[in-house]
Amino acid sequence: MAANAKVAEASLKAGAAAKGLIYGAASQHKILSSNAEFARRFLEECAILVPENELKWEAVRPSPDRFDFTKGDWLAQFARKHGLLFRGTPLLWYQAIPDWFRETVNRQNAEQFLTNHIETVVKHYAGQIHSWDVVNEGIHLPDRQPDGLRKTPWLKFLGEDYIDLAFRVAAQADPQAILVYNDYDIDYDTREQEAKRKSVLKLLERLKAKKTPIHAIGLQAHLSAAETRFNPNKLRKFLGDVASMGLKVLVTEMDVADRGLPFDYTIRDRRVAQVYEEYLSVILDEPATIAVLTWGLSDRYTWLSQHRARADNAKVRPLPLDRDLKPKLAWHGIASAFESRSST
Ligand code: 9MR
Repeated sequence: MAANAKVAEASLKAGAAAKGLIYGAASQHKILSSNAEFARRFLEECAILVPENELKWEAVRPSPDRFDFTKGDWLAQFARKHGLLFRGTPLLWYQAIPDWFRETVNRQNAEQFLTNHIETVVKHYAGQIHSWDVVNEGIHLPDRQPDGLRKTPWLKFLGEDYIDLAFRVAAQADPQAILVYNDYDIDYDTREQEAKRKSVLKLLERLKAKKTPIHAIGLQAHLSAAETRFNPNKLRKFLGDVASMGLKVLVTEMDVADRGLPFDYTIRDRRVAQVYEEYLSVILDEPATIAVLTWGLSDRYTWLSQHRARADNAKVRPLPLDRDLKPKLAWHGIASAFESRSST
């Protein structure tokens, strides 16, 4: 007991490792290469590095016939040098697509573009990647497509089989990487999210029936501290259904937006920490869960500053460390969820 508590106090990565889990975070080339203090804290807390943007099409495909891995390689080397695992995300996503894509990719060449992209990128990092998000955000019910699939260029040009194809090409290019289907808004007990969970499960079932080489589901877990419609049993059931298909579970992009909470940051921090702990306790109850990743480490660097800015203009506080890289209650909420996981 006391020994465990000590481990959890040391760092999030140690607390996670004590329960057979991996903890890490997303960051960026421009941050890790320019802020040495942040890089040092990153290495203290994290066992895996997730490139926040550097492996997206927009970053690696300056033109249809050129790949640019400069920043991705810098991050991969940073990870290697410091003994961190390294993640890949995303191979196919409807966002962060370069401008040339729209006028270049069509029904005739779509399969060639998809195959060539995945082969090139996955082979480039083969052997260095813990897990790849192969298809990101492939379900979007408001698009009203069959099976709830998102209307993406790939769906339009290749039909639903683009998903199976993407996983097969990735598996061939790096047989060691864990291949993940990643999505958001599958956390809460709302009608929309319940329907999305159903669609995701059906997609996973179809893929398993086709023997698609898929190994895990990624729950992005962009949560909101003001949202109270959380039902542990529904989430547990969903995770159990996923696990019963032989799939692992990763939390891939967790953060807890504090928009809608009071200005007083002690109140905000308490609620954000509570959400981390409540949510992760449910996720970690599932033996198939292997990793917890936050979308950033410090409140200094988070997409939520722009995308979930607060009406009172107070700085957002969604991550485990504050802007001065000190652990907040959220850090302790995560550590305590790790600590309460029953050892498997
Ligand atoms: O945090 C990322 C931000 O810096 C980028 O501008 C944005 C567009 O590429 O993507 C953000 O990360 C997204 C992730 O790649 C996929 N899930 C949602 C994340 C937040 O938008």
